Amino acid sequence: MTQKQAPDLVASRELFSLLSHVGLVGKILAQDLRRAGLIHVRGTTGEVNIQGETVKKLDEVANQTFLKVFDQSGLLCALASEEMEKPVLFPENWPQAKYMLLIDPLDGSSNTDCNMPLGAIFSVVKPASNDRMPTEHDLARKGSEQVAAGYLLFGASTMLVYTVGQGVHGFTLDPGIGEFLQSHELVRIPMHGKVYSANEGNYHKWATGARQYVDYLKISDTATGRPYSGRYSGCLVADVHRILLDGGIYLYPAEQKKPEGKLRLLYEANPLAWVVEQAGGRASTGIQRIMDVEPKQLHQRVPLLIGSAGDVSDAEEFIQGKRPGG
Ligand code: AFP
Repeated sequence: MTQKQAPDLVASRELFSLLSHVGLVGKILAQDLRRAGLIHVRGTTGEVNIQGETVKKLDEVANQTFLKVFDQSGLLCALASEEMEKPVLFPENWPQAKYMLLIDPLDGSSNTDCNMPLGAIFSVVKPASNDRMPTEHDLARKGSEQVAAGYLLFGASTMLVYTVGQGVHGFTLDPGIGEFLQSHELVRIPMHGKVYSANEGNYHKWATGARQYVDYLKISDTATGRPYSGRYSGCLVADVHRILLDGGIYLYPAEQKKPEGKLRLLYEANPLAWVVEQAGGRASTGIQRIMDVEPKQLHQRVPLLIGSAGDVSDAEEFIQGKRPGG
């Protein structure tokens, strides 16, 4: 990825360097994932992480790769990860380092051992004030305060997709030259799509509105392009990437016993919300714009509806009981 290919990064050499370091993580992980079955990185570490999930060896490999690549970069004063209870602080880089990075180092962990798509998600924020070294609390910021966000997609090809607030751009890794080359410029998401992405195994745990919305999507109606097709990969990044290009909606809604849903606000919802909004889409809790949610703690969860603006608005109306019964 050259700076010429990233006109929106001309203003900030540091931000360009930070995204190039994310690209380096992408190249290293793509190499490991392509050989995963040969280099003994399948299976679990036996540990349970702060999310209460069994840690996959590849979760650990991905987390360590981000830490190693950014440790020596001098670009960060703090790094928080979905895999780590506490963030890593870099006081040695303070105050010249302007950025703090939040990551989901490997998204879709249930796919690691069966060669299904995987991703990594990143969000970049700046310290609230410049007069003191940031603390853990300074990392919990509203999505609207991000200065960069995006993801790595490890699918048939490896991609880096990001925004710094001037639209959404995509780069594809050319393994032949080991470089990310621009493949998608100023991506725009259609107002409505033809697919919905949800774990319907949870259907009976969902609140009424979410159930009614998915029922509505299955009813045949040519005028509104229904029924929509179900597409769920187990990897949020892969499902959102499809929706970013073709339209549609991904939903992991509130459940009666888990009103906060499953997905992590700071590591998953905020960065993907900004990418999708920058492409003309929307991201909501069902009640509120994701990017306006005031974070209370680092590993906070949030219900997520994300995708085409028209589809997310429809889903919100059902969830808010404004369209009873479909
Ligand atoms: P992991 O990365 O912990 O596997 O979670 C994946 C994820 O956050 C997202 O990528 C998936 O869409 C969703 O959770 C899968 O959750 P279910 O297994 O409950 O459907």
